[in-house]
Amino acid sequence: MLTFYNLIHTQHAARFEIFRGDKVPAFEKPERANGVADRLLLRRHVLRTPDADARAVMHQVHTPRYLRFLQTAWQQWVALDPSNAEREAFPSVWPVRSLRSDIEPTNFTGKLGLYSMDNGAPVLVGTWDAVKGGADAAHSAALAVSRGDSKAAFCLSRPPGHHAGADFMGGYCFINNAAVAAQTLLNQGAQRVALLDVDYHHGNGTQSIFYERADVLFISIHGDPRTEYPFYLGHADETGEGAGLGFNLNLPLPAGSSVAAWFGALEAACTRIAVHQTDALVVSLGLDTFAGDPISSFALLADDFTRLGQRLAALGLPTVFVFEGGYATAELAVNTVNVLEGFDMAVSVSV
Ligand code: SP5
Ligand code: ZN
Repeated sequence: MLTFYNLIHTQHAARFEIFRGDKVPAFEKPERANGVADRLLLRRHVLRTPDADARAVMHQVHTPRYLRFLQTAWQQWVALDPSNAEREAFPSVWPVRSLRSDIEPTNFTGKLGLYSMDNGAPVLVGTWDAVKGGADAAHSAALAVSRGDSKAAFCLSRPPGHHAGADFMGGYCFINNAAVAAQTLLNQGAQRVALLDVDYHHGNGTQSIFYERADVLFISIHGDPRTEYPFYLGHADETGEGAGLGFNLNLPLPAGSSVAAWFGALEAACTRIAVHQTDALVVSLGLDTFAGDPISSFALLADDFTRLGQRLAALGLPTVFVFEGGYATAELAVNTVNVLEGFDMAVSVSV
């Protein structure tokens, strides 16, 4: 699998997150992507350095004021107090219902909360460079697939992206790399793109970016938001709005669902993609559906990830895989590469 690897992902490495009131070591850490890169090299896959600038595409899926804020957030944080250089910037106040989000506060704390959905995406000194590099990797992977360099490509970067909306970060995510990949495919001439999100958590950011658009069919298989993060989006009755009506499909499953139930949902997703007459596919590839994932509750095992890759290959579409969640670091590399090799295997058999 042709892989575009964002080498500078390591510049974003949160020290901790808040869990039940305690500071606990961050689940989303550099070792995740490092391990996948090591295994891809071991298995003789080609790793390329991203070679295209995603800036223009980032502006097609995120708002100007959000990008302006994120790019300078660290400088603003340190300007508040030089000793903040030793601290990570966590939001603490949010504009929930009845509070206004149309006026951007000048106060940094006010801005940080305005552009955050939760306290799960702290801003660090290297955050902007790392996430810009991730967008470049997603853009480069989509360009390679559009050009026909390869039937499929993998964007290997972190932090992940699918919880990030047009104007907010959260859930470890800042820039929506999968949305960047889908938008690039459209810019290069695709008429209809399907974006399938298989992360354990609903891709609320991606859904919201494309909710009123018919050119991107968004489908997500995830833990039921009534009990699972991100809680406030991902229900089955969310089917799109305006021009996008009918182009959003949520397939929530109860926490603890079986492998058979999960593949049943995958079949429904694949059927929907097949009838949609899609030109290209983007996969938000979260691996936190693994039975051993520390923050999730589905039951997939290593071989199931191979099967996932094979099933996606059977759709016969130019495909961009974008790395998302997955926190069982010891098994993450095997599970990720299994998906990619399952896909490669099935493509080479069919040609
Ligand atoms: C990209 C991605 O996978 N983001 C996930 C963000 C999840 N953040 C909230 C984690 C809540 C963890 N609940 C743990 C229950 C453990 N028993
Ligand atoms: Zn996840």
